[in-house]
Amino acid sequence: MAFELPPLPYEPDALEPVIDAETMTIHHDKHHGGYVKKLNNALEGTALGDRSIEELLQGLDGLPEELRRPVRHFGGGHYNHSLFWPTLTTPIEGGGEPSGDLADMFNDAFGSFDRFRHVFSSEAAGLFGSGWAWLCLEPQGRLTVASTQNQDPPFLPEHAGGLGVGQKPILGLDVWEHAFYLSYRNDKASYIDKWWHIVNWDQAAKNLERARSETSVLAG
Ligand code: MN3
Repeated sequence: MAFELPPLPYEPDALEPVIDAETMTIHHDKHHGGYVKKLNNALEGTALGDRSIEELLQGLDGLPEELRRPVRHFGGGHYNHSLFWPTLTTPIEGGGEPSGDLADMFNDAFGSFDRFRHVFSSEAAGLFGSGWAWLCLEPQGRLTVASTQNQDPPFLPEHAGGLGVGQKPILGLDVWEHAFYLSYRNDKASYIDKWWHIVNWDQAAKNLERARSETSVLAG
């Protein structure tokens, strides 16, 4: 079974004016599509095709040497973007503040939702080069903010660029230039600022539930 590019869960223009339709189309079809294609090419002819994307990435150390780099880069890209698309929604539906468990957990871990937002935005803005900012559920059950370089997902082993295999991502923000450059040019801070208006907190709450109860945060 080869990996497949999941369709966008909305029309490419659904996130306007925060993210323009052309950016979404190129980002999804060409960038994410390219990662899936290259991942499948790398795995072709191996006996690894029945592993989930998380299993492949968490088991990076046990893979044949020549597969580690493509699985990390393209498999990481596939995982991160599969998580990313559903956490975005229209500016009418999205944004605001979460309620329920997430709200309580933000208060516990950061003092307040506003404080969390500040910490997350600073982490994303401070990332040098290409990468992702993350909200993760730690193995101890607390929320934490971190970032990774390139397409490293947060649950890669630490020595491989991740935060440790027990980390489960709830929310990720793509801060590669391809995610914002057409509309925002070099103004990464504005992209991050506007992104808060399209965060799908219902999806984040679902991801939290999955992170607590299942191995995979990705919908089946
Ligand atoms: Mn991207």
